[in-house]
Amino acid sequence: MKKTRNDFKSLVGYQIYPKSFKDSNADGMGDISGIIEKLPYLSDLGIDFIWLNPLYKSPQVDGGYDISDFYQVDQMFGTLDDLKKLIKEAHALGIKLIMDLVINHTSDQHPWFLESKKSKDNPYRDYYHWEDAEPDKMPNDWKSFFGGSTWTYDDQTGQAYFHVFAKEQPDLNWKNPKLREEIYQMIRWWLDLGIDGFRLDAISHIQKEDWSFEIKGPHGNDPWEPFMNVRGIEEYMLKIKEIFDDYGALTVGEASGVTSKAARSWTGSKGYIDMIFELEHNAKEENNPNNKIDLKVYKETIIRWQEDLSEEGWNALYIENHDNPRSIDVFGDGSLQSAKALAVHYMLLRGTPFIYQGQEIGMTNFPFENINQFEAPESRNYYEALLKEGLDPKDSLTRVAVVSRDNSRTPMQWTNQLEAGFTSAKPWFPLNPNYREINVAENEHDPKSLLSLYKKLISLKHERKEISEGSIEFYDRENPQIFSYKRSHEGRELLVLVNLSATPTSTSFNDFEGFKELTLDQTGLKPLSSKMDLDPFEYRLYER
Ligand code: TEU
Repeated sequence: MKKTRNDFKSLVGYQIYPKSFKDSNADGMGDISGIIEKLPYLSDLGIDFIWLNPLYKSPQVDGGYDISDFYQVDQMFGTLDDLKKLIKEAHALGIKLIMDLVINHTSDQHPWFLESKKSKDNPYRDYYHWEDAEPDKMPNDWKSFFGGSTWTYDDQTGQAYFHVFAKEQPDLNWKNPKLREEIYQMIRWWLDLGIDGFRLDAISHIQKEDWSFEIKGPHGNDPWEPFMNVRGIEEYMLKIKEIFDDYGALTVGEASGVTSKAARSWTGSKGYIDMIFELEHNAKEENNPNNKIDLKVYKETIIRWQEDLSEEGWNALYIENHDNPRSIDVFGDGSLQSAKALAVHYMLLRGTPFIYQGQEIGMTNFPFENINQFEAPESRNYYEALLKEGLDPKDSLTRVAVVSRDNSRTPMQWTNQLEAGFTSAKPWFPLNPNYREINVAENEHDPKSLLSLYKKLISLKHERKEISEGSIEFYDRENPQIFSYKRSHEGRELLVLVNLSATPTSTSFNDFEGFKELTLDQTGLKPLSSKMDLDPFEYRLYER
């Protein structure tokens, strides 16, 4: 079966962080059977496919992105049979399922690495990157994404191994054909099992520069340049693509460092994957300790990606995921109105929107009070670094709290009952105390809720070719508060107008005749005219 490249253009994805979605067996931890229980909810929401964060066997140093067995489901989530059941039941509801594919690195507890560590001549030594080093002299000065060096010294063999993430996540050596073959087989094994595709984790890092590559400091090149979309990666990606094509797999790449121009060849008609998550839009206001988005940079980034992929290539659209704090606090002002404006402005762009669990009900950041509450390794590292810089513990905590990805990993808020209906035991991570007001049950009964708005936006995406296939044209490009764009397809037009800020603003139109308003959930019409005044976080939709 060869895939047709148009398949995914009208789809909407939903991302599940399994630990925190729904606990079915009262151990405080979300699991696969919990996801099965909630399939009717997802079907009612109207999404087309689920992306599951890693469920593989893992010591959980990095939320499951440290895999110790690619072929097993971690027992905390259930069994492989549970997963097969999930695939079957999702398919029965017309929902596809894609899984995280983590092939840049493994856990340091993976049997390959345990072997690799044993000696320099172990047959698995070359599955990873090992280089001569001394305890205080590493092969180069490259920096890990999670803080510190990319190298960890090993006493036993007098060499260091390479890792772009935590030291418990050694990078695989893609130059080794045997390793590559093992990975290709594993990909086929999962597709044979019946999953519909993959979200390719950190895929742009699998190829590295020569170890002699020099990082030129904060104003020279990017500190991560030596492992971002480095030449030579094409060969590996083309081979992976061949497998995907054999199965008609649905694929989305997390590929930081792939520029908007390069993304055309990654995702276009001859590309390796269907669509790509850009990571550039997450830039924050400089020197703003509250971690607020820089709207100007954000808008420029989104417009550039939309335009660069307007003819060739495809965007995966998102405002939240398991790696970032909650959008309502980063982009919004914490109000429901801001969450709604955010939903409207991104769901109707050109691309495939992803909704992260809890985003559809407006879940917020967690009120951290203590550094021991953090799970994410880089949050703890960052805290230590701030203390070292001389910041006091209280301020350090505040700084870590606003940026930590743990904010989005708190349990899903289903009801206002005990533990928000997530579990009947003690949850693995405390619930955000605001579950009494913010939860699915409250949202479900209210036609003006955020959830109801998401349902409408998803239906629009399915029904309107302007949104799924249409071209896009941006207006008032210079005003960072305004998100104003037109989607057009075969003579039909849809105009989206959003004030993405907490202050009133206005914008003007030359060509406004003939548009009529399409209301989402607002009260009162506001005809399109040459000058439009918009309240904080106001949104409007017009068709012609
Ligand atoms: O994140 C990877 C990731 O964010 C980097 O690829 C990115 O390039 C870098 O942070 C610079 O912006 C993925 C997962 O989403 C994350 O949860 C994992 O911790 C990580 O990979 C390691 O597997």
